Amino acid sequence: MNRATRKRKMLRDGFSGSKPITAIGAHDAMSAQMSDTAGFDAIWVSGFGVSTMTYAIPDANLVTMSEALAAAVRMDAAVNIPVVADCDNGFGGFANVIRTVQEYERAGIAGICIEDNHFPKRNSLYLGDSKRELIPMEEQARRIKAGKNAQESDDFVFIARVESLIAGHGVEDALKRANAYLEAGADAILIHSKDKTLKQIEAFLAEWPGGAPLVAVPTLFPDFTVEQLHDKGFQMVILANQLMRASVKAMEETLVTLKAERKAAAVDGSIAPVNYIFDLVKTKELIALEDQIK
Ligand code: SPV
Ligand code: MG
Repeated sequence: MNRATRKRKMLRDGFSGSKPITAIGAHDAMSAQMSDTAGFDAIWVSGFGVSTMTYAIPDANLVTMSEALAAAVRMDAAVNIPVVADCDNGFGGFANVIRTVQEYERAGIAGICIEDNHFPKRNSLYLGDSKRELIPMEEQARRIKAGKNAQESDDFVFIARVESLIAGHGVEDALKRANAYLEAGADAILIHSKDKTLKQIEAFLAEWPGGAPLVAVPTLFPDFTVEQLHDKGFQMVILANQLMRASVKAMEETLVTLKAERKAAAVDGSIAPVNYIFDLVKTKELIALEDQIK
């Protein structure tokens, strides 16, 4: 079994398993590798994370498909667990969704997630934008169907993301869309929400007929554990941006100290030792290999 097939099988097995899949949002190869080492089940290639940490630009469809794919490929190379790539709205229209499926599948990524936000999208957590219209349901279903038809293998995973609750269209619209996307061939449904109380999600779950695994991103309902969300009906929980936010805070604190103290030793006690970094990328093993092959 090749690497891509093995990871896709792991992801599919996780979707039908008895335990939830916990995915960590990564923004680069090292954050992905560390998540794998820490024992998580999957990597979420966060569009928010890549926009912010690689390009320092807003998560608003400014990162192109090739840039996002390159980021996903770098992360995939660094891990043994499946990678699910956030593909925003498929980077454009109908034909862009098809090309996104083709390129990610050929690149060996385990699965992708495509949302029903119009191009150019806005990050779903951003509250300063009241204008949120979604791609009409029939059109999004048509795109999903075309994307699924474009797959070369059966095992590549397509997660359809429903933004109805984020856009204020309510539970009924979310259910209609989730069913339509499922009918169009989606392998799983990500139902996004920013409702802290989980009332809307619970109303959705009460009416959800099943038929595909559900995925949650609990950034704005952070008090629920993965197990609690699993008990409610989610099979995959994505902790999407905590590593990015941890990195930003650590870098900021380090910079403040360096600016004030003006010497390297001022931060030595609170940062990773250089040798630890060498270990993370297996420097010793590389040098041993160079010496070993005559
Ligand atoms: C991301 O991590 O880019 C996501 C999740 O899409 S969210 O930021 O909640 O939209
Ligand atoms: Mg995103």
